[in-house]
Amino acid sequence: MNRLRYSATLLLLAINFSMVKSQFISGVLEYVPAPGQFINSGPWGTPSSAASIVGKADGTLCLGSYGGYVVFRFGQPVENHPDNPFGVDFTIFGNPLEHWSEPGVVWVMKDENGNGSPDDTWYELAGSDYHFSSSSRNYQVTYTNPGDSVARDVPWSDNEGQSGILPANNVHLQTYYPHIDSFPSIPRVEYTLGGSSIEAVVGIGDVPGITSRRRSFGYADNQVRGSAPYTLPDNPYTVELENSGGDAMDIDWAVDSHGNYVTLDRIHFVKVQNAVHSSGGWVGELSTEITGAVDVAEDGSVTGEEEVIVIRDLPPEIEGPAFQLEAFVYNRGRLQPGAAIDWSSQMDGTSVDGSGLLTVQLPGELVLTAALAGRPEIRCTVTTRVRMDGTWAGAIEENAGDVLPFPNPAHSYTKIAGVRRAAVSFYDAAGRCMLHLAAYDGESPIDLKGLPKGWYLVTVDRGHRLDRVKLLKE
Ligand SMILES: [Ca+2]
Ligand SMILES: [Ca+2]
Ligand SMILES: [Ca+2]
Ligand SMILES: [Ca+2]
Repeated sequence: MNRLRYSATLLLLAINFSMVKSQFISGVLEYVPAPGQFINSGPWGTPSSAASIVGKADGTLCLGSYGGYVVFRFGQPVENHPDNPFGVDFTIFGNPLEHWSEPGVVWVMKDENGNGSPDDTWYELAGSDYHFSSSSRNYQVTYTNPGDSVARDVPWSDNEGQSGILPANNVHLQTYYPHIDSFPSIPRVEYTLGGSSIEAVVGIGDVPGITSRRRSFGYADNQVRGSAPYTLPDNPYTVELENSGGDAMDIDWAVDSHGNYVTLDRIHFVKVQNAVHSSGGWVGELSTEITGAVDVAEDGSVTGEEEVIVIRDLPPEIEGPAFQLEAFVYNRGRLQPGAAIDWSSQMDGTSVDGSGLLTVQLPGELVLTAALAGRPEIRCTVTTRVRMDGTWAGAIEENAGDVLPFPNPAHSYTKIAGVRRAAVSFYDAAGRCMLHLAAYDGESPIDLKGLPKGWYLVTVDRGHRLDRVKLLKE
């Protein structure tokens, strides 16, 4: 009898051991949403929504607007195992559509002091957009409680001097600011959320309705789900959806606060934070959703492409004749700073120099392809429309809003207050780019001593908006 019971126990142990390979989230440790249209109502925005992502892949959890986050864990640590397919260690599932991504940035933590609590160091998983100049590692937004039990616009301000509202709509009628009954730890008057931000690429594309373009790799709520078994992940370095789909994550993408890669053999905790502060027009704010996460199973027999090129998305229209491109090569998701890129275009007279500065001679539709030198099958293509009418010297001063060079007219220098990490270019009356600053901060003087006297068109590209203003050098 004892012997029989012993065998049964062994059998159960064997079953449990195989179950470890398909472990889902075992617990949610913290859920701090930003305000949003799905917050304070089921099934997406309550404490029970957080519990819904435990133990399965089809839960319903919304992080609200920018900065909202969730911290969860698995029953066993997630191993950074060399035999994991494509190096991928776990997969996060969301509810994206083919043309609708709401990217969340992912952080991992190892329980270094072994106390079972997430009180150690968070490391960001540096995804495909990490090195774009439009990305920030310290972007903070403060949300103010509009103080009502029904939907009201939620005012916000950020640490870059901007402010606005998260608008209430007439579909979701409850208050969008986290309610005290469900979220007692969130301050009643206002609270600040932050971390890393990336640029959302929202637009009216060639498909009906509004779109939010999918990021290349490394973000939650970004790629649609595939098919079971969920322990066999998508290859994050191909555009195609493979295996389980969802958003495959590699612990080897982890970087410290200085952006240096770190090597972790395993992790115990995961944090997902809405990385975009963006509106999708009538569909409301972009908000990362999570439906579950699963540990990847080791399988050394699975292989696939591991190199990828990413290009920062171009605006729908650029002003010729020069534009600063940003392109990066990754191998297994780690940046390859020395990798050479071959650029090509269907448009005559187009060239890209070693720093990524695009020069065009003609207006019109531009198709630009970056290929990895020596491996032309590894490529990325972007499109835009080039405008080069040369008429700006007449009266263009569009979108000039709060972007004002001062002094203007200028003699030896000017400043453009209130902007950060902006790409600033000075074009002369012939349309030539005479001065280019890749990452300008508004407080520093721009030396104009090298420029001839005359009128200049100054373009100020802050990623999410492009301003043009005339400046006279005397
Ligand atoms: Ca790995
Ligand atoms: Ca700990
Ligand atoms: Ca893929
Ligand atoms: Ca979503």
